[in-house]
Amino acid sequence: MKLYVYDHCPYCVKARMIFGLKKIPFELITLLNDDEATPIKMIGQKMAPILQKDDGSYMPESMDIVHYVDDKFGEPVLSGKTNPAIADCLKSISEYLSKLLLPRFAQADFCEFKTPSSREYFINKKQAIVGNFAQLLQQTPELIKRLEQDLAILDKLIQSPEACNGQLSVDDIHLFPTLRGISIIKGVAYPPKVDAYRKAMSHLCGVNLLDNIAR
Ligand SMILES: N[C@@H](CCC(=O)N[C@@H](CS)C(=O)NCC(=O)O)C(=O)O
Repeated sequence: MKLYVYDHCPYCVKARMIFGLKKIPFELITLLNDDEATPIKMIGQKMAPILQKDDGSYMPESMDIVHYVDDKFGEPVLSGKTNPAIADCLKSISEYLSKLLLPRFAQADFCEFKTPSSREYFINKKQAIVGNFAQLLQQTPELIKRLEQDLAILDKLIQSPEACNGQLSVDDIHLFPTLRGISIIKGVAYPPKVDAYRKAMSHLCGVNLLDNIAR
């Protein structure tokens, strides 16, 4: 199977995670961010992730890919219960996180930005949505303060470094991509359980953290 992604994309991380958690081999292909033709040809719109199944057909939508891979290949691993408090915490973080992430993603050395035009495409498209990146970067101190308050709430919810609710569940598929995005933000103080979780889950699912390119 082939999985088409953008490295910065949290939905793509969800799809990558299930392959890693189940140790299923797959080919990871990063699309250029300004390549509209390839995804449109595959699924009728410019969106990642896209799974190409072994029969050649294409499947969009991260959670459809996650459930397809979990259900069809070996024993399902996402069998644990979910905790609505995890979803509430992620909802709170999502209210401001793109303001911290998008200006940093735009500067990162991701494969989808290999050409100048692909990076420019991202910058133009995202600034039109969230506002000027330089101005957003100036808001970093207050946004990190808000983020650290939410991470303190999250810390109380995490039951194990290997599964946020004690047994792997869909909550892990939603939580880790957010923490992986946050890892590109320099200067975030992680509470101990959140830190242990993001590191252990990165190892388990085979998706790197971005601490080494944090800015
Ligand atoms: N509902 C979709 C959302 C996927 C999505 O929004 N992907 C973004 C990247 S994070 C995308 O491809 N946007 C088009 C673009 O970046 O031009 C899913 O869960 O897979």
